Amino acid sequence: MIPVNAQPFEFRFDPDSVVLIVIDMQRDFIEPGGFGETLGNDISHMQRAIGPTAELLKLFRERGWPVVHTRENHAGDLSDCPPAKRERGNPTLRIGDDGPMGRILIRGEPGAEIIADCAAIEGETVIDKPGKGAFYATPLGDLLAERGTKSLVFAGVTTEVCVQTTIREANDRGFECLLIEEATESYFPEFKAATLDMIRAQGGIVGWTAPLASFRAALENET
Ligand code: TIU
Repeated sequence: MIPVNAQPFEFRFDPDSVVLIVIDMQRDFIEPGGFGETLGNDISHMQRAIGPTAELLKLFRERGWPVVHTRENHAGDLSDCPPAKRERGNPTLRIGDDGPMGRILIRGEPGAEIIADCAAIEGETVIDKPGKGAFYATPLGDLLAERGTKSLVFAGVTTEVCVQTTIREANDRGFECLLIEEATESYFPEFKAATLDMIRAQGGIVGWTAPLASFRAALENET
């Protein structure tokens, strides 16, 4: 077992049953003209998560540990997009509309791709998901069960929407979840801070959080 200095207490994981889940590091959430910006958000906050997420990917790849990437997106005919999701609020463009990176949040369009710094490499799994949580209407649960996965390390965006939803889904399914603090971002710094607090409150009611340096140090101590 590898011990990581985490909050609210030490996170221990078996390197044979850990998976890194990188949530939705897509152009649509990070770059100008994408879904995140159409909703009225300041996308500049997202930049902070890129370097730490890329480093976390490197740490897993160097050890040959499995990586799963997710992408929030929809079919071109919007058959997997509930009208309630598309019609919500007053965005400048809606899901499926034409934007500068292709149709907003549509599978296969440039905007729905993962940014180059965090792109999947050969052998890594990419899960397309229609919801905020990565377990809803996807093969993720079966895939993790087949591998005998017990522990999940999380990165990605946004902290309080798709990352938190997925960690909650994972926690209910019996996984031990560690969120790497610098490898996630929100459009609202106060929501990121509150989400980290919520996850680790009450003795780790939903999971653990740790700085990237603590996770790196834990791996270096093993080798
Ligand atoms: N809007 C927002 O903060 N996030 C999302 O819509 N999706 C994800 O978090 N990926």
